[in-house]
Amino acid sequence: MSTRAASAVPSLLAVLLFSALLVVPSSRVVAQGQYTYFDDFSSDKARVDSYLHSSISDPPCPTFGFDSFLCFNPDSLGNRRLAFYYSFTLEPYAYIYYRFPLGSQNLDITDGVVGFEIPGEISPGGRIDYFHSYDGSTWVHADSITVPGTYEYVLSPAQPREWVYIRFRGGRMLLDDLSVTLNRTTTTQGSNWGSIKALFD
Ligand SMILES: [Ca+2]
Repeated sequence: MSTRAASAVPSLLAVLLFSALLVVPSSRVVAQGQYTYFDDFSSDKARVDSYLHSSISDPPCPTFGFDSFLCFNPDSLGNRRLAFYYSFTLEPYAYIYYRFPLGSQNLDITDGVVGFEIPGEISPGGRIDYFHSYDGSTWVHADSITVPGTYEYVLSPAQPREWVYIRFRGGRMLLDDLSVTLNRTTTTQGSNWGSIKALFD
C-alpha cells in the first residue's frame, strides 16, 4: 500500500464514521414496552425471585428465632403476607433483595414504579426500610416505614439501566402486594454502520 493510499483510507474512514454518528440517532430501531412484576405472597416464589434473603419460614410462623427471619404469615382469612421478624442479635432485621427484570433481558430501563402494601405490624415497634439501586451496590435509602398503608416509589435512573435493584429490611412488620413496573426501550443500531462497513469488506 502506498503512503498516499494509507493516509487516504483513515481520513475516509473518519469522514464515514462522523457521518455515521450524525445519522445513527434517526436510524435506531426503538421498541418501547413495559415490564411488570407482582407478588401477593400466596405462593413461595419470593424464595427464588429474590437473589438474597433471610431464611424464610412457612406458616405457622414461629414467634421468635435466634436470628431474624422472614415468614409467609397468613391473616385470619388465609391471605399470606411476608412478615419480617426482629431478633436481638448482631443482625436484628430480616432482609430481602430483588433484581428486576427477572432473568436476562437486554433492555434499557428508563423509569419505573415500585409499590407495596404495609398491612400492619406483627408486634409493636414494627418498621420496614425500603431501598433501591441501579447497580446493586450503591443504594438509596428511600424510606423508613412505621405506619401501615399503600406505598409507591418512583425509579428514575440518570440514564437507562439494564437492571434495577430493590431491597427491604425490617422487623415486626408485614409486607404484601409487591409490584414493580418498569418502562423500557430496546435499542438496535440501524443499518447505516452495516452498509458503511460493507464498503471496506
Ligand atoms: Ca397476600
